[in-house]
Amino acid sequence: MHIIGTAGHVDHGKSSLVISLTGHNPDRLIEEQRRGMTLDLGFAPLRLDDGLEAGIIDVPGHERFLHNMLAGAAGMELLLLVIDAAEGPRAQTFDHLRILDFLNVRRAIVVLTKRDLVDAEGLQISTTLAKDAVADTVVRDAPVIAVSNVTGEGIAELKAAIAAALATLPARDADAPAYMPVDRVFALTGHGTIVTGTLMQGTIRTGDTLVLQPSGIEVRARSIQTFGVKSERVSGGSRVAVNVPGVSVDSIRRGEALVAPHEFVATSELLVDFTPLPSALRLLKRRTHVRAHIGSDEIPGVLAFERAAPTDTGPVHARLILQRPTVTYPGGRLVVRRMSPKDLLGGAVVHSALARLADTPRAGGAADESLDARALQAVGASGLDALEPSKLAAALNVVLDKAVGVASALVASGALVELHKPNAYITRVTSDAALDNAFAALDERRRRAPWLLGLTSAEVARVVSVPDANVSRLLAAWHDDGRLALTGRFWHAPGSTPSFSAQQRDFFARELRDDPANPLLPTAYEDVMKRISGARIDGLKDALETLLATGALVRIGDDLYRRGQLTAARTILAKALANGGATMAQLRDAFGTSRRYALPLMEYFDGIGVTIRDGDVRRLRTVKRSQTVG
Ligand SMILES: Nc1nc2c(ncn2[C@@H]2O[C@H](COP(=O)(O)OP(=O)(O)O)[C@@H](O)[C@H]2O)c(=O)[nH]1
Ligand SMILES: [Mg+2]
Repeated sequence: MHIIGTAGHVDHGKSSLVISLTGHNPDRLIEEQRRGMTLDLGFAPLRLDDGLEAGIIDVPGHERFLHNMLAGAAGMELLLLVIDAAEGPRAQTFDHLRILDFLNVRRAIVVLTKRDLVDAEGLQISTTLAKDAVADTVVRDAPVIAVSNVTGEGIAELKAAIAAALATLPARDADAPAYMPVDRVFALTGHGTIVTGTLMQGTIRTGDTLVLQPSGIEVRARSIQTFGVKSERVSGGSRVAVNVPGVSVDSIRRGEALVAPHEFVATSELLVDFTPLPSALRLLKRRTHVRAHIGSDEIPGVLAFERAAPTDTGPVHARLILQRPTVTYPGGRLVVRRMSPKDLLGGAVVHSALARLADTPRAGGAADESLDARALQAVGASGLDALEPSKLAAALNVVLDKAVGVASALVASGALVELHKPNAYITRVTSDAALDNAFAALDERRRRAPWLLGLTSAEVARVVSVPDANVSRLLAAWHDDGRLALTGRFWHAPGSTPSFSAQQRDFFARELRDDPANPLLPTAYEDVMKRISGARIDGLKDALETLLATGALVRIGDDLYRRGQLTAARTILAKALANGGATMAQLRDAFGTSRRYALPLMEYFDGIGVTIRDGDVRRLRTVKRSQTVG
């Protein structure tokens, strides 16, 4: 389905034209019918002979209701520019044309109304004036058709032109997430709250969970209608009324958007490509207070340029800092007016709805690049601050599943690296650059302190400049890839081993010598530390840490055991417990030490799962298990 919109000066016959085309009076408010003037948006279905269907949005022409006009204009794809044949183009004809230049209008038809009020010569003049009016706009090639809403002359010809134009409109992107700016909210007795809008993109099905943004209210689409006809599924370009039970009318306002649940991030800052109107150049400053018309919302904010205000009418990068958050999507269009007076300043295309991505200069015309290239660009721009799938979906303006599919393929091809808990992506290039930094720091560490195993995660976090909280996910990814190894709490290149100085080796050989008379006797940790302090040998403390990390030494309670001692103790245990349990006293005798050493030692073996306590006796865990099985 596509959306047709009217535009043009007040009283030029827009609403009458909608009646001629559809039989529906778009002026739905009693106030409108009494005053004979459109104040707010009107909507009517257009059903053409060949089964083609479209929605018509009728807008108010009067300047005072421009904000209402803008709330509806964003959804229009085919424009009917209505000009009174007797009067020719007037102020709002031009205003509307300038605005529509910035919106999604792709095709237009100039309709000269009140054909019955002019003669051939008058028609000739207004045709020329109409063509001049559209000359420098996106709709410069629009056909001009004269009609009369009184006699019906030209209406059939206009319908044929509309059908032809609709046929040429590009199909809506099926992968886009649902986005519907809310333009009306009302309660229907017996049904509850109804919100209506133009579904700009995506699909809504009955029963779908959706979110009103930026308020964040989760709703369920209980039933859906387009122009009074119930529907199970509506897609982009439809006029939609959605019944959202359980939400009060007062909690929703025009300006909210009804969107897919995962793909939109409410934001107060947008990066845009802004195109100024010629008349705006003298009004724009580096920072200008503006009202931004985004979807059906009007939000005050500041339009800020990178260096200075533009001096010509070409598109420029700008930041839109809003007083309230909004949701939009890359490629979304908006109109900017001056705060006061409300002069039109220009229009903008949203480059990024994620302010964080905005910190990086963009890589050219995002829209024509492939989804893969855009995904790489978005993830790359996010750097080491890994991009979550929902934010990737927002950056690409595709449904979450699609974004995950694109990212997974890029992970498989090696272009992206996936981090876990929570899942998020960084590019291989970013990952490699960070890993290079980590390796450089490791090399430096090896040069200065070869007796150290590597870097702790906090040290890696500092070296690669990621927050401590995120570094573990990055390290886990490198570990999974086999690019980094972990020993104790030290990260290092796989296969790299520490090396001690001769003095360090001598020190430990001396201090941790076996006692042949009492081979399982440990060394008191405190004693070793004291001697380390007294020894004045470089890096001794770090070297001890390395011995502990590699398991060459094990600290048990207040004592240090050598690996060989623990292997020997295990052999003794296996023998002592081979035929069932043994008491502490029996084990102490088997070890040939005192209770003071045997107790912590057995707690250690319990702790690493070798033995298990069973009342007064210890048993081997494996023996017990095999007994249960046998
Ligand atoms: N004679 C004549 N009057 C028209 C025609 N179209 C609209 N009008 C009249 O022009 C006035 C304004 O029309 P309306 O549709 O409300 O204009 P809008 O403000 O652009 O929506 C009304 O009095 C209409 O009856 C037409 O084709 N011929
Ligand atoms: Mg009207």
